[in-house]
Amino acid sequence: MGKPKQDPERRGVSRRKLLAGGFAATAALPVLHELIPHRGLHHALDGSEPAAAAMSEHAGMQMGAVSEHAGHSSNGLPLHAGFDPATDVDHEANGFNPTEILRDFDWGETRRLPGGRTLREFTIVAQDREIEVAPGVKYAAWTYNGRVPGPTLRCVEGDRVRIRFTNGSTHPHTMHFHGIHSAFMDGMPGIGEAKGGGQVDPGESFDYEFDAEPFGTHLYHCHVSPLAAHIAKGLYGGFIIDPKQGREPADEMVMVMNGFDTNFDALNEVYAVNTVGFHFQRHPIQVKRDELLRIHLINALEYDPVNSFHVHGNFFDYYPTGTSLQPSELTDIVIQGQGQRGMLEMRFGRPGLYMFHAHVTEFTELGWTGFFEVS
Ligand SMILES: [Cu+2]
Repeated sequence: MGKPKQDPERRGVSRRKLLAGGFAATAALPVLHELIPHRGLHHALDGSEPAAAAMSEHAGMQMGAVSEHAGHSSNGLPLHAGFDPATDVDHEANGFNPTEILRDFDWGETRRLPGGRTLREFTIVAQDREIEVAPGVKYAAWTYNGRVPGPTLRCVEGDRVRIRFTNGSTHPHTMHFHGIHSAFMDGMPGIGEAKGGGQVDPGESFDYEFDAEPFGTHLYHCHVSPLAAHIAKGLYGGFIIDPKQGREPADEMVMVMNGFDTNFDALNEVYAVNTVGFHFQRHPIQVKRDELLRIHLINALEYDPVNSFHVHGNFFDYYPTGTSLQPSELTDIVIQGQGQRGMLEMRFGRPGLYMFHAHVTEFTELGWTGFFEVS
């Protein structure tokens, strides 16, 4: 019956040991200490002093610095945010910045079809690319258009959508869209090869074409097997279909929750929103007081069955999958399984720093955390 259960404690140790050798000294441990009492932390690892000792040794001075707990860093953030704010990934080398990805929507090129409908065309190229997912932690990613997550494709309900996909990488890939379309356009290997679809081999191209429906917050991803690996390597992105009647104007952003298995053990070592661990702790998201904030939240995480989003000091209206104009719930936390997504709407009535993070604590410790800065 099923796979043998993994020992969660062993799992934690292995991941944290890797982190200790990687970026934990500058990032993960301070947050860990914020969330778990110090003694509890070490027991939480595996109950053994050697593990704790190993961590302290790797973390070096950071452990001492963190235990102070009080005060502020030079960029004004609370010190438990933790690390040298000057430590960052090389966004230029990455070719993308998680902050810019938030509000970067690709509306494609449009033209009118006979009868008045809009044809919206997008161009996507799969490319292999090394990216830095946390300071000093490199990852050999597979990307759509050189970035992880891929472009957030956006259209309006009823548009005719055409995505010109070229596989410029060294492995076969596809684009599988969540939405309503024919089997032939589904990006499934084995379906449609005779017409040039299905699996798209290196150097080949295919045009996906369908009507945009239903409106909502969706996603696309590669569907070549081994599926978990193709997705985990970075082949996913947001796909947003606006309702015909539109929505109330808002500061809109897309948050793709993801993770990276940097040592190929089918466990993630880094967790994030828009790829870079701790990015939004180093660079809080700037929002305006009383302005409507609309977040398209997408869970692209592999190897972990659930992810979550929690905001401090506020509540939000939640629209599951974004497919209704009425929210289902007013809450401060939402859980999403793999591939699940939804829309959040909220306003911050008071200025200040408001944390948001996965309420799966381990993910927070490994990068999935940040702040809204309300001005
Ligand atoms: Cu693929």
